[in-house]
Amino acid sequence: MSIQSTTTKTKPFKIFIGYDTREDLAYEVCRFSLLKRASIPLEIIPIKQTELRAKNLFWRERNKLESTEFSFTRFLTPYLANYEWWALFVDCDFLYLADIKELVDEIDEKYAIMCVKHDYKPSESTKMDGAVQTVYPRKNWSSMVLYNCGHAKNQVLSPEVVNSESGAYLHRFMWLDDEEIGEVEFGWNFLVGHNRVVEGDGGSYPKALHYTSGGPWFEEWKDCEFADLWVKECEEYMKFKEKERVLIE
Ligand SMILES: [Mn+2]
Repeated sequence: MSIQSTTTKTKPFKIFIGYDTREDLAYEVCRFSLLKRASIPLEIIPIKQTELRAKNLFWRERNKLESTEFSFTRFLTPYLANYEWWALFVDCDFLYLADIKELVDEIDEKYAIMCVKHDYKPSESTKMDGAVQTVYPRKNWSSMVLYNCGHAKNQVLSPEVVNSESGAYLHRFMWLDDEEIGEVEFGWNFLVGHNRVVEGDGGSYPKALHYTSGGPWFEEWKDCEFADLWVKECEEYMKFKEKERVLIE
C-alpha cells in the first residue's frame, strides 16, 4: 500500500518546522536540507508562535520549562493541516541527510502518528542557552512526528486542547493508545551526542541529525559532534541565497 501513487503526484507533502526566533538560521538550514534532497514536492511551513498568537490560535502563558517557542505549538500540526492527509512536524534543529520521500514511503495508514521511539535519559541538566532540560517518558518522541491528520483520534488536538492540556499529556501522546503509535527507524531522529554510528551497520547511519542539546548555530555548540556537516550545509545555503539575491536584483 502506498499513499504516494494516489496523492503526492499532485499534492505537495506538508512539513511543519518548529520555528524559534533564536534559531532562525537553524530553521533555514533545516528547510534547505529537506528541499535539496527531496524527490517529492514539499510544502514547508514554519510554526511561528507570534503568528499563531496574532491569529488567536495560541494563547498559553509561556512557562520556563519550555525550551523552545514551539514546545506546545507543534501539537497544532493536524489543525494547521486542516485535519487532512498526513503531515510531518519536525524541530528546527534537524539536518536532513536523506530524501524525505523514504520516510513518507514508511507511512502506514493504521497508525495515528509515527515517530522514532527513543529510550534514553539525557545526561546533561541544561540544554541550548541554559534552558532547563527535563526528563520524562517518551522524551524526544514529539520532536519529529508523522501525523495522520485525518485520523479520528487526532481531531482531539484542537487549539483549545493544545492551549490547556499539560505538557505530559501532549508530549507523551496521551490522547492515543500505544498501538496507535507507529515506529520509524531511529536514523530519522538521530540524537547528536547520544546515538552512535556503528561502522558497517547501515541501520545506525543518520538520515536526519537532531542537534537536541544545541547545534553549531550557537557559539557554545560550534564544535559539537557532526558540526562539520551542518556548517557545510549552512555555507551551501548561504551561497544559494546569494545567487537568488543576485538573480532578483
Ligand atoms: Mn530539538
